[in-house]
Amino acid sequence: DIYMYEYHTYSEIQQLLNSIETTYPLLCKTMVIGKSFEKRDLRLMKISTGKGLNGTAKPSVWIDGGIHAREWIAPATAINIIHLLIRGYVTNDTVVLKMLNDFDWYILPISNPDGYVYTWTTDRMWRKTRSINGIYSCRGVDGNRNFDFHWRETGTSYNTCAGTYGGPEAFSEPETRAIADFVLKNNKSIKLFLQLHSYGQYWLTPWGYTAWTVPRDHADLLYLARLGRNTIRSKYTSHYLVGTAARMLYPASGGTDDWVYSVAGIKYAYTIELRDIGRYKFALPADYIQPTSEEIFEGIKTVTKHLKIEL
Ligand code: 0X9
Ligand code: ZN
Repeated sequence: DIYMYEYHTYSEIQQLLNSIETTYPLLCKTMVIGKSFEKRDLRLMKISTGKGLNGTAKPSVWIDGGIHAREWIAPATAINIIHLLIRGYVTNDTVVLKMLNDFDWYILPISNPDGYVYTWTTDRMWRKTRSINGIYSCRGVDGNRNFDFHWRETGTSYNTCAGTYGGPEAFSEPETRAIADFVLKNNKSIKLFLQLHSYGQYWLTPWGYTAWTVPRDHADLLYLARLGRNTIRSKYTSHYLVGTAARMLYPASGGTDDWVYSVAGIKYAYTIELRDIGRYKFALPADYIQPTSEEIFEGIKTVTKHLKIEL
């Protein structure tokens, strides 16, 4: 499994998703939910053991990574979550079988393929998409400032050269549009939405756009996040801080989490900032991939177990 504990290029990850689908055709299905600005596939892995008992679709979990290109640990962790779900299924792990029995899983390891490729070829610290903003302007939009909820109000820039440029309009990017369309199409079934970022070790809740108010489900959102965080802390001694994104970090609007919570109506919408807490920052060495993935997977186990009780 050494392959799982290295960083991989965009095309290696696409090949990996395809070969997983070929190896486990009854369990895994890849779906292209859209194309990037430079026409790369947004390839999502659906993991499902089939319909629920009464023949209806199961509740589902969404996980995505890499909306910020340089945060390499996010796609790596997303791929490992796929890997750990499949390994648990193959080895008949009771807890994983229950996770698969209770939920369908939609995992999009790379939400910003153009940016990801650019971090491999040209600029390791690139954050945004690679869309063209005009001949005299800098390229790219911050995908996590491009969602249509309090768009371009706080913690975002009007300057195309800024890392937090919100775009010419909400959903100007094909990548954010594709995610939003898929989520809206499936918002009845998606019960948990996790977006992976780095770094800092936070399990963040809405709101991101303001620190002045909290959403209606604030207490429930904190409760479930703390359960996940406590599991991580007890098994791995890594500390993740729980709180609203605006209060723990800074107010920033147009984020995926706020839109998913308020517009798509998915109650449990979280942003997880993975390791580390500032030693290596975005350039986290590959030996951290395994522990980071495993601790997040343990957190997800706890969260889905409790979510199931609530449903
Ligand atoms: O600023 C961001 O987009 C995220 N932090 S990062 O360092 N990975 O860029 C935090 C986003 C939290 N959610 C919202 N502000 N809505
Ligand atoms: Zn990020």
